[in-house]
Amino acid sequence: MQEQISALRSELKAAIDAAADLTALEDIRVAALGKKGSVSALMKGLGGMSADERKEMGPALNSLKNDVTDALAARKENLEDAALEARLVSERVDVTLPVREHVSGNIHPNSQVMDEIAEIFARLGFDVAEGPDLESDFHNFSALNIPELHPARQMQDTFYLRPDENGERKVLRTHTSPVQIRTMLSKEPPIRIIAPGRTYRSDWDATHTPMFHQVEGLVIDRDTHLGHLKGTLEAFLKAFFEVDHVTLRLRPSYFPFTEPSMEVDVQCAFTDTGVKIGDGNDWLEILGSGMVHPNVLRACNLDPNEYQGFAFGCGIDRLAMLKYGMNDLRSFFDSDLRWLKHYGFAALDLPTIAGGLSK
Ligand code: 2NM
Repeated sequence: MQEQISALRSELKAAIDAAADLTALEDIRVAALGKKGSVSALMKGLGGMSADERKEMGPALNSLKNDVTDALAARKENLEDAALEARLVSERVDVTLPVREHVSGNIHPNSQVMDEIAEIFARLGFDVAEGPDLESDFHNFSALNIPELHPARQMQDTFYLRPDENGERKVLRTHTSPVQIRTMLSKEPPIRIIAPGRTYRSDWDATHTPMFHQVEGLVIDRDTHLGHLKGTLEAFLKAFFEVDHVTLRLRPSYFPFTEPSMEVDVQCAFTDTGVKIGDGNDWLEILGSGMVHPNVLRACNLDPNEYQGFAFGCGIDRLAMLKYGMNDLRSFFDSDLRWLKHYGFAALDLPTIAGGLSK
């Protein structure tokens, strides 16, 4: 019996060392340690032995089983190392190779439109202001005169984070207005800024994506009035749509953060090739705006008896769709190279007023 065991040990060790790959090794494992394997067969014999025989053969068989198990594990590691080594050699990348010359990127229509808007407002004396995407409840809601139970605060519209250790719940900003709040809190008037950037609302269809882009504007001074608002928006829309004149219609509306509030429509014509901005028999709703609410000024430590101003906001994605003729907002974020090639802009053609914004 002892001889049989040592013969099997040598035989199995030789087979294990000779196994060419992991499949062959697994076959050996099954043939030795599997239910019907050679080692298992010897172990089954223990049941029919006398107590003395069992005392001798039990430990001997256990040691055979352990030796075979160890040899299998060692060979397995060897084969795996060799396989990895072979892969590393065959998949080697030569990082010194030159980059492919014919690959070129395009500017996304959203980036193009943001550059165009920044250029137009820079001419009018506006700075570009930015702020964090993750906002406090104060900057995104309370300071904007949006009360605790306002529908905009509901879960189905707003993305909330889990409360932190102090119980504070951050939100993904639902508009870029918190940037205006931060600006009023940190700068002395006169203030003239636009705040372009990403905004988030829980919505998804042909005209809504959970992340979208907004630009908002803010002017605060001692005697800024509605006439300034209308003149600014007229100048902006003429420059943006690259037309000589626009007709605006200011419709009374409601926002918590402005009083009075108005929706701004621009006169247009719907044609076979898209919308023509400027003249026509139709109106296109394009902006929201108003005079900054006294409560918002107070929340930013500004005295409403001393300062006043206007604000406005609109969707950048929507402006891009109107100007460049895309009809499904979701395609903006598909990263489809064919779409980007078709609707994208050349990387080095920065929009300028003098050069024509969109060429
Ligand atoms: C809009 C429409 C009307 C707005 C107001 C403010 C602030 F901070 F000054 F109060 N920021 N943005 C505003 C006003 C935004 O978007 C449709």
